[in-house]
Amino acid sequence: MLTLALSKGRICDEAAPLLARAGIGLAEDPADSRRLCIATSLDDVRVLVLRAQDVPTFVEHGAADLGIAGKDVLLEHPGGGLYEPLDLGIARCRLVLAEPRDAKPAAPRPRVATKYVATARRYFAGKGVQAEIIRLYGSMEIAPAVDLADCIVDVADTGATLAANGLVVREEIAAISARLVVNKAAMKLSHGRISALVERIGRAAAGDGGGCR
Ligand code: PRT
Ligand code: MG
Repeated sequence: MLTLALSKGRICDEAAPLLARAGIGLAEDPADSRRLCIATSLDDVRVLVLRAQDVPTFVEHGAADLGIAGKDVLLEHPGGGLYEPLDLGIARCRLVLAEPRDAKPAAPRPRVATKYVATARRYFAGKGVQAEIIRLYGSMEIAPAVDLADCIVDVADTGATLAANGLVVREEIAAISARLVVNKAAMKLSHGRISALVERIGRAAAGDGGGCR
């Protein structure tokens, strides 16, 4: 049995049709089901439905053989325990540094609200700026307005959420899309089965027109 980890919401919404084109149909819609382990149209493939941030952890520890996770989540995940054979081109967005439209010149030690703590730290260190990173779990966009932070590091798609909260993009840190990740040991042990699956998913992703929405 091969186990594929993915998350509800955007990733599943966009991955499920792609997997179906690859011949891996989900037996149930994770959005409507309380079941966290879902059968597929392939007898030897099942799907785990996880929080997005947990997908790399399950795959790294071998609790899942494969997974689908946003590059933003993978950038935060420490260590190199995963193969990343495919950019699926879905769930695209941008990881950005954003600040209030009327921001004053950058503070010497900017306060940065983000759930992407490691990535934000690397980004500011790379610029030689000593930032104070404030970890949040959501609603980052409100932090500057209530003077919790000077700026935020977050993902944006249309930018509507930033705009609605008076923020503008100062810099794009990374282009983000969902990636297929594979456990390194599983890749060795079940090489034939996993590479066949990776190839099928890759073909379906390529036929997806690069994941345009
Ligand atoms: O929401 P939850 O806390 O349960 O978990 P999650 O946010 O990790 O999951 P989910 O489903 O929201 O996102 C899963 C993955 O989708 C992320 O890891 C990204 O790789 C990818 N993705 C693509 C996005 C977006 N687009 C996106 N727009 N993730 C989040 N957003 C947020 C954005 O930060 C903003 O708050 O959606 C909101 C709307 O964005 P705008 O710019 O279109 O207004
Ligand atoms: Mg979300």
